[in-house]
Order: sequence, then C-alpha cells, then structure tokens
Amino acid sequence: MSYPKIPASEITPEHLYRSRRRFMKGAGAMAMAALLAACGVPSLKGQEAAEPALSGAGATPGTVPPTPLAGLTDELGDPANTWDEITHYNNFYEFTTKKTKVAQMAEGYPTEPWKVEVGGLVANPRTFDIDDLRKFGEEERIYRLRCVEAWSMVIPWVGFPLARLLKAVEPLSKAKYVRFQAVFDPDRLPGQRSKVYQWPYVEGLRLDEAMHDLTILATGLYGKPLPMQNGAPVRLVVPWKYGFKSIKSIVKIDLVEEMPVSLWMAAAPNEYGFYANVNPEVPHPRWSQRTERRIGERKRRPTLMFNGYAEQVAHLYANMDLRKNF
Ligand SMILES: Nc1nc2c(c(=O)[nH]1)N[C@H]1C(S)=C(S)[C@@H](COP(=O)(O)O)O[C@H]1N2
Ligand SMILES: [Mo]
Repeated sequence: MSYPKIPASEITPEHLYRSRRRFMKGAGAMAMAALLAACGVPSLKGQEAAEPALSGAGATPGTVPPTPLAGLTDELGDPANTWDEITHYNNFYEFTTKKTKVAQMAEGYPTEPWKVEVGGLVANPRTFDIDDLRKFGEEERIYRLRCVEAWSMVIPWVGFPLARLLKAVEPLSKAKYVRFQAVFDPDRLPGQRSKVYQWPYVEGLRLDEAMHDLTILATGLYGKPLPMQNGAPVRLVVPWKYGFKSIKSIVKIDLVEEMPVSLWMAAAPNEYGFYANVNPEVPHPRWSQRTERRIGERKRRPTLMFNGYAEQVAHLYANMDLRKNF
C-alpha cells in the first residue's frame, strides 16, 4: 500500500473512545436527539478586545436539541457549549466577517446536491456525495475549538476520521500534503465579492496530520446535520490547531506534493503559518495567545499546548522549531 501506516501511538485514546461510545452509530439513530478579522486581518486591530458579546439570539424552535444533551463534557470535564452559542457565533468569511450575523445570512443556503471531489496524487480518485461520506461513519467527537482570535468553545461534532476517506482513494507515495478547498459561489456568498481575500478558502495539512485519528470530517453537530453557518454539509475539524484550519463547506480535496498555500497564509504570511498549532508560547504578532475566553464564561482561562491534545499529537512535531513552523 502506498499510504503511510498509522502508528500505534495514534490509536484512539480511551477517553475519546468512551466519549464516542456514548454516541450512536448513525445520525438517524441519534434519538436524542472575522478573521482577517477572524484571523485578525491586519486592518482589524484588537479583534480580541473588540470581539462582540454573544447576541443571545434564540435558536428557531425545533432546532434546539432536547435537554438530555445538556451535560455533555469534553474529556477534561468542561461542559459543551450550547447549540445556540455554537450556531450563532461563527467565523465564515464567505458570508460576512460579523460573527453574530453569519447564522441569519447562511440560512437557506442550498447544500443539496453537494459533491466532494477527491483526487490529485491518488490511485483511486473519487467524487463523493454526502450520503457516500456518511458511509465512512458517524460518531461523536467532543472537541475544543480554539480560534486564533483567543476565544474558544467545546463542540460535540458528528463525523468520521479523515483517514478513512484518504485510505479509500489510495494516496501515492509522492503525496506529502492534503489541500482542501471550500465552496466558490460569489453570486450567493457576498463575502467572496470582497477582494481582500483570495477566494476560494483553501487550507492544508501534512499527510500525517491528516491521517491522525483526531482529524475528522464533520457532517453534524449535537447529533443533528451540520447547520450551514458551521460549514454544511461537510467541514474539516483539526482540534489541536487554530480554528481557521478547520475549513468549512468543502468541495475538493487533493493529495499534493508541495505544501499548499492557505487563504490565510496568502493574506498575512507573517501572522498565519501553515502549521497553526495552538501554542500559548508563540504570540500572534498583534496579541498574546496565553489565555482565551471560553464562550459562556467570564474569566479567561489559560490556553493549553496543542489545545490540550499534546499527548496525542506532540510526536508529529518532534525536532521541529515551533516558533519557526508556526
Ligand atoms: N470556508 C471557511 N471555513 C472556515 C472559516 C471561513 O471563514 N470560511 N473560518 C474559520 C475560522 S477562523 C474558525 S474559528 C472556524 C469557526 O468554526 P465555527 O463557526 O463552526 O465555530 O471555522 C473556520 N473555517
Ligand atoms: Mo478563527
């Protein structure tokens, strides 16, 4: 086989296995069921301080998951954010840079039909629709999401390890990176009419990062299909990296030889590196990354190395200078 073997060290840690087991095996069975602003565009100063408070906009009746879901925690014991918080405070620049406006602007965006084309340096290029992707599995992963702007949430995603999809297309040995591309639709995505960014949104991972068991493609949230504002119908989630790596509304995935240039690297290379690992020791050029504001909490909390996933992922960066490879 031409794809790398998953080392034993990447076998799912027990706590994740347990949190996953609490979930059901298919969404159907889930009975209970601003960057440059965001990433601090050079022009937006003090984004973190200026970060608006949650509007408290109520979710539409019928979209709020039933109360048994309250009480979910991550493996550190911290409570999951509410459905309302997760779906009404978003970075999705294709719509707007205003986090509390994304939900209303994204409402009704058509996600059917949707195709994800997977190709590049693979033996078996394929195009998947969302039902095809669901066949890779649906399990719950309760992850912390830490935005580079220094706010964070705990989010109960539904998804499957990206490694499963990558193995299915059979990466060639020349493939070293994975490049992800989001939807391009300037007629319906007003943010894409702005020339501040080079659209479409692109992100990338090293192949071993992409194959890591923590890396998932998410198709749901709180046991329900992913709302558009969170990246419907399918988005990447890489919990040990700043949130901007977790690209939403993916239409294309390519295995490539060269390190992809992400939208953020192109926009502000001195501020956003390729790796973007959460690291309290390496400040953003315009603010510290030592602490963060968990949405729903008043006091700031310390930011954890690799967003609290060091045990699982630090080995990927052994012998790398994390200040240089930021
Ligand atoms: N396509 C796309 N994906 C994106 C973004 C974006 O603007 N466009 N913003 C990123 C940023 S900066 C963050 S913090 C997360 C936010 O995810 P959430 O709104 O689901 O919490 O999505 C990331 N993925
Ligand atoms: Mo972000």
